[in-house]
Amino acid sequence: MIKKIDHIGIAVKNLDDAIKIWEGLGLKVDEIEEVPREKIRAAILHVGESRIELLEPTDENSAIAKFIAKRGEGIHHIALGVENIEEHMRDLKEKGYRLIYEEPKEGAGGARITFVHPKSTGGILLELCEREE
Ligand code: CMX
Repeated sequence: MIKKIDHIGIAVKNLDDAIKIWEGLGLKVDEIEEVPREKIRAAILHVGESRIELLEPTDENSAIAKFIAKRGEGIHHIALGVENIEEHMRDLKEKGYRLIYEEPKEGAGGARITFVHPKSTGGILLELCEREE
């Protein structure tokens, strides 16, 4: 049911600066996308089967802006690629995990996503992500 680590989301203040760092590390930006509902601009860098997503806030009230204000830049979430997100959400809910979106929403790259609250996972914000490959 869980296929892979779909991506790691990294909170950055400035996308251009972060891209320079990551391209210097040897990765390549495949696309840049704005996701207005999440109030972010994302740079997607493919790494084998997974991706790094650099996430820059486009609004001071976004989750990413609040994260940076409180904890600084760095790893914001880990996303698990799942086959049937609704089934997985039902299963986690039954087991008592706290889901942030009760219904899947659209994330970067047209994926269907929800999040599991870090208070349920020992301090890691976890995303569930279903995408057509
Ligand atoms: N990882 C780990 N812990 C986190 C966290 C993160 N990314 N973000 C917040 N926390 C911690 C806070 O530090 C706080 O801990 P303490 O109580 O020990 O201080 C705790 O979680 C709860 O914080 P909160 O005040 O209840 O909630 P926040 O306003 O900080 O919001 C969260 C946290 C996870 C509910 C919110 O960020 C959220 O709804 N996230 C889902 C949406 C999202 O992250 N969108 C951006 C990415 C979109 C994308 O990639 O497409």
